Amino acid sequence: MKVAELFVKCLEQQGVQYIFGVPGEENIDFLDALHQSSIQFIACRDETNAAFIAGMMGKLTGQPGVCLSTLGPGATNMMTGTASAALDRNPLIVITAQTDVPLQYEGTHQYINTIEMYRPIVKWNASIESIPVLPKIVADAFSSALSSPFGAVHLELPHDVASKQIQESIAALPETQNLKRTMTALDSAFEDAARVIQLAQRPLVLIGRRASEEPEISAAVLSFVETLKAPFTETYMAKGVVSGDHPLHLQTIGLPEGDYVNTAFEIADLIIAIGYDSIEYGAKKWNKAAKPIVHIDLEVPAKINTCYPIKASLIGDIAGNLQSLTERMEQRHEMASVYQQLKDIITKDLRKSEESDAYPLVPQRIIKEIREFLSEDDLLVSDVGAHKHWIARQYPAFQANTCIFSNGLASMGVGLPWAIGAKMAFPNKRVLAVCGDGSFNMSLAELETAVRLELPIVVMIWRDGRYSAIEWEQENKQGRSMGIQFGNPDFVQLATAYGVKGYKINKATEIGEVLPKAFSEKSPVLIECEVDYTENFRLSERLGEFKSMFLR
Ligand SMILES: Cc1ncc(C[n+]2csc(CCOP(=O)(O)OP(=O)(O)O)c2C)c(N)n1
Ligand SMILES: [Mg+2]
Repeated sequence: MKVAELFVKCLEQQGVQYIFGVPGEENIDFLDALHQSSIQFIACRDETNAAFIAGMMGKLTGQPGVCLSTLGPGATNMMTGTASAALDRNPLIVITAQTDVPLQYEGTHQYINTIEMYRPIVKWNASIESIPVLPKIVADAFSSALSSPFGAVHLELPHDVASKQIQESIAALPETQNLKRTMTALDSAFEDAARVIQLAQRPLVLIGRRASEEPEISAAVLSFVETLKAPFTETYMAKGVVSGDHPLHLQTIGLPEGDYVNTAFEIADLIIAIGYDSIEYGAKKWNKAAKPIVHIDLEVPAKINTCYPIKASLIGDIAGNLQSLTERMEQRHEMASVYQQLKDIITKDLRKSEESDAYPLVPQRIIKEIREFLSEDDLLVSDVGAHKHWIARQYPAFQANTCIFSNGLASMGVGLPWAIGAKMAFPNKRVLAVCGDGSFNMSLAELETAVRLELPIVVMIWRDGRYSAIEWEQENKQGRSMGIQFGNPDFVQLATAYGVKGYKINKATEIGEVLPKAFSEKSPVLIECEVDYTENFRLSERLGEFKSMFLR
């Protein structure tokens, strides 16, 4: 047996079903070993997209996704997707090939020290040179990717090691582990937290990304906010942990310039942060006034932050701790009136322009049409740009992880690969990716992968010929813009060239007609939708006026 075969057996034992990647001369033994394996290799068109796809499968299945590249250029290519898994907290195993061990010292063709290159972005990495520990290294890699926070682990398999013949007898595989999080906070911690909360008159709940990781947390947060009648807001990646149409819901938080919901933090006398992960939206942005915090999470925060002053904390199993805390709370009867006033303003603004028939289309109308079409548990995947902020703002999610964002790395180009990963994880759910025209162009080659896999995903491209999110920032901060315009192909023709259907939306009412047609196809579909981003500046204007009014 070759070492590469042993490696593949170890991956099978971890339950791996797919590996996404691009072949190279140095990983041919690994690929050859897949012939006898139950694992399916899926050739992608770019390594970073392979890592994006695998990362999304990792997120949605709870089992680390696996991606593969060759050495040198394949390994450098795969880094952005790996960084996304690291910062978007998706469990991922990254396997790169390497030149023969003795040649590494000579600086030969395509040799880059990938272990050093990947080290800052992965949780842990190792080059496989000692064969007897290989099974343990693979088992550790999976365990590490799934330890909190989820992230990427990198394994390097040099060419000469992969092709080495070994005795079957050393191929003893370690048992897989079944680790459960059950840590409960101390009684004294509950007493402290309960006392701090009971004294607060205007508590505000901030739901963070980590709360989306376990379904039990949703029910626990719901009963907590209902007992306290505390308004809540959530970060982009926590959308849907508690339904966006709940009467206590204010608005998703994270628009860089500060949206209406940021005012809630100025009103609050206590913030209860549940599963908050600073990677998304640093406390400096929402708590400049350093309001006291009750921290409820799996972890002690790794860094001290003066804008995150913890007055009480419950560390460990989030759902269990929240339930016990809720039992100690007195039932309150209504949300503080100042929050109700704010909620009314928010609701009015969110509904604004939803019915607009204008062409090009306003973001609010497009999103309203999408929400009306998709079911509660269908998946909307956002790419990165102004469209992402509009989706976060306007699209109510009713369940966790049904509206998916990259808000850690926030790399453009995730939309299409993530939609592929999401559809593979949930073949029975409808998956719609909304991409900016800039973002889509960064990963469009993967359309062929989706065609080859016969994945009926729908990709809606918001066309404006601009890197609009950056233009928005430039105009707001500098009063002019630079470097934001580009040309586009005809997306309907592009779809045709890939052998799939393409639609162009010519008026607002067509979205509702095109979506059902698009989702009745058996292969991917592109929808081109021209968008009017002057709405960005209108929103900024309204927010500016609101601030000076409400906080006077
Ligand atoms: C890989 C990468 N490069 C650059 C950026 C910076 N950036 C963030 S949003 C954005 C513009 C996105 O343009 P588009 O996809 O057309 O979306 P729009 O803002 O127009 O909706 C840019 C350049 C980024 N986040 N990721
Ligand atoms: Mg654009």
